[in-house]
Amino acid sequence: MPVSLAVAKLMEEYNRFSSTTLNELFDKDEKRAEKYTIEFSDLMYDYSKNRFDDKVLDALFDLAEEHNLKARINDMFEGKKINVSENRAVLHTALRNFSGESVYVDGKDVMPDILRVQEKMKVFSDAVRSGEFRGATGKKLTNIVNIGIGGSDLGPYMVTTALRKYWADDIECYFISNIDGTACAEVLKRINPEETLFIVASKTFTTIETLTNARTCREWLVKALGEDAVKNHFVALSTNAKEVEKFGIDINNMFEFWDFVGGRYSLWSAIGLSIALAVGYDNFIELLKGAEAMDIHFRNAPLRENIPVIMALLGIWYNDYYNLHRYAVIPYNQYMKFLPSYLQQLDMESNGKSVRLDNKKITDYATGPVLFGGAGTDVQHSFFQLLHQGTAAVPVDFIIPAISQNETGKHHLILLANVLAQAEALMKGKTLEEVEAELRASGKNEEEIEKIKYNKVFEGNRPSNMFIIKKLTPFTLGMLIAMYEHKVYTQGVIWEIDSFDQWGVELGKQLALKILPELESDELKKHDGSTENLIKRIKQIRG
Ligand code: G6Q
Repeated sequence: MPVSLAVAKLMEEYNRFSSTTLNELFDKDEKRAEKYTIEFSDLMYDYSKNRFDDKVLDALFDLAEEHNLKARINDMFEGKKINVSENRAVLHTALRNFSGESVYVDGKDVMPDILRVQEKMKVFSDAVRSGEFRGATGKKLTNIVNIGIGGSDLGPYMVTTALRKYWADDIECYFISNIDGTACAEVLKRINPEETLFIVASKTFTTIETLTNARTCREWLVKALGEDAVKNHFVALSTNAKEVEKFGIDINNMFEFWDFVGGRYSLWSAIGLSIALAVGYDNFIELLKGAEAMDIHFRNAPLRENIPVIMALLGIWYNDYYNLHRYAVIPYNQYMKFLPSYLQQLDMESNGKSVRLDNKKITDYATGPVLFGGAGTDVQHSFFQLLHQGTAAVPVDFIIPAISQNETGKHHLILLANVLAQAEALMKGKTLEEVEAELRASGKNEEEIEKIKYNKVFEGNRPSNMFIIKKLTPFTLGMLIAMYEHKVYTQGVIWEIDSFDQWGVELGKQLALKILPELESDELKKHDGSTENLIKRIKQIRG
């Protein structure tokens, strides 16, 4: 976001507006909530509790226009190579394109291949779920173990957990990602090999964690059931047929996807096979249809009514003008407890960049914020203290279904009351006068009041978005995930970065490959003093 007319205008707006509080904005305009709420399908987005007025919004939309946002959105949907540093198209949207229209990359329509793999996923997931496809000893495959990491793990893990209510009764899903042997050991001790389907999910099929875990699981299975059982118990999800074959998985048992699907955008592809197995293919398609609905909205809605665009612009407003480089996402829903970890990768791996598309180093503005979160109400009892009384605000997204899938007694009403109360408390705060009056009313004397009163003040004016979905379904979940994907892309466009590469994960991998042989032998190469010392000490401790 280099200095430009819109940026200069936003600076002016910041100087004019930044001392205005949310309470003042609501006092001035009793229609504010209505005015800044968008209803779309089963989703309601209330962004009224954010620090802006119409003039700020105008300047933010000018910023979007200045970056040709509409055209850049079309570039993505049309298969242009917007992943510049890897020279790739970015077409996770094609995976959920049910319009019947073609999508081209390098002059080739990608839709026939996508539909072919979807059909293969349908046939296979139906066969496993019905028991038509069985294990080597004739048992039904009811333990689904996804072996993958990063984008090949977080999406399916988050979605299967979120859609737990839709799982077939006899199915259990497990996810092995960490190279820590504990991840494998703890799953393998719980499952029966005769009833287990291993899904090796790796776009490149070269990722050391995934291949090491897959080899361990393969050895375990072969030991129990023999080499011949592999074809009934192992499938691969990958773009790399050669490596899949080398590993010993029959190509007929491979579900492919393509370079235009980025790892953290891949749950909609074959990488979603564990989802289809857990919740059934029709529900997997519902998830994709929810995402498609959000795609259509993102592509066609005017910028001023466009949910991901508004979220993105407000995020930029906080990040680059208020200097709030942090952001929390709090689903008030137990099933969605892994959504923040999933979004953490989506947001931070996509926009945690400091080189622009034109290869210039970014020195004068901030890109992606730190994203964290957890499920409410649990996190109210952990980090909410900092949200309410820390030295600076943290913009928050609250997400809650209006209707629970488990309406038990008063649970859901209490949950709803809490999410509304937290957003209200963050915004309204509590003044010193209110605190003093409250303490007096409770019978405290002046000396006692003086001692405690400042600790009880809530500054307020802390912004939040509120997302209310009717109910958590595959469709609404698909909508929500796609909404965040598009928010991230919009911010990347404005920050002028490549949101689809991830070079920042490479250096650590290279160094680990150098250190590994040093841990295995007496060899010690040149490192910094600290690393050398740590290697020596670890070797001593391990004997
Ligand atoms: C995501 C990243 C990364 C990737 C993993 C796993 O966008 O590219 O998280 O998904 O490194 O890679 P493989 O699927 O190739 O094993």
